[in-house]
Amino acid sequence: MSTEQTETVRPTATMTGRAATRAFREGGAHEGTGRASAARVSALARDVLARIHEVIREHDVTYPEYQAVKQWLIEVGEAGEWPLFLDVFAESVVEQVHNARREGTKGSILGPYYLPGQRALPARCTLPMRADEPGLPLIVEGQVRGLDGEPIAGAVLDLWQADAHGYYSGFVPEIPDGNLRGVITTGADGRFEIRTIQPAPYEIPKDGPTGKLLSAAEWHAWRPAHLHLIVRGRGYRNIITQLYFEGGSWLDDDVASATKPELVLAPKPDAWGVQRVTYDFVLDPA
Ligand code: MBD
Ligand code: FE
Repeated sequence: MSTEQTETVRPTATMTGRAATRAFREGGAHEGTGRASAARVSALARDVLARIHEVIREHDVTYPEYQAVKQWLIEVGEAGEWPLFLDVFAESVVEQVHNARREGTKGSILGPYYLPGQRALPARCTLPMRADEPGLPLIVEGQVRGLDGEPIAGAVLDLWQADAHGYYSGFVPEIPDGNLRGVITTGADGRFEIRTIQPAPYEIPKDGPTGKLLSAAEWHAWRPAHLHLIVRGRGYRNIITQLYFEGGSWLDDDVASATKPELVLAPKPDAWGVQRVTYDFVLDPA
């Protein structure tokens, strides 16, 4: 490592990227990969290519630049970073289109770090964590309801988050599998009370091709601290969303453009000095 390096850069990109690519291939929150008609493929491919041609003309793209782009695209694939790159730079718009007509809780992007099949937990629970888990304790409580205010009995919250250093279990070797992940089932009243710790903002790994693009363009690599959730109820539309923290860094400058004002929590210390917040989820009918 060079001596002018002022901070330690953890070599995480390739490990994280490969694990994210594997997680995507094994399937997760969205139903498979769509099969489009020839007409749809033709229309989308034609328009994507036409826009690339436009950029080449507009910016007088040179052969060295064209070759550099080709090299970079090869590296993104080799590092397994397509899930990371696409979820950071494109998914927010797919989410907006997908959820345009939803009336209940706002959605946000799934991102590359969801893992299905995590530990089943009761409505009042503590997320699996290490004995010495760093971070400020946090309690999130609330209720899952339908649009008319009816409690959704047995609603399920699939929750995952980064730790207090911004790392996700299952994607870095130091964290035990299943850490800060869980599948919570509410009671008949749709209520839940989840103990966890406050996550840290997430920084895209600097040592991979996505990080290289960010530094070459002098863009920052940060997402604000967030909790990921998929909330499900029988007879209701699933919501994939994220919750953020008031006053947190990068809230107004998320590299993934995935924040929404309705999704910002403002935890306050309770009688025991523990940060506590109420957030109710409202599901649209299926
Ligand atoms: C994350 O933690 C995340 O949620 C997204 C969408 C992209 C990269 C890292
Ligand atoms: Fe995330």
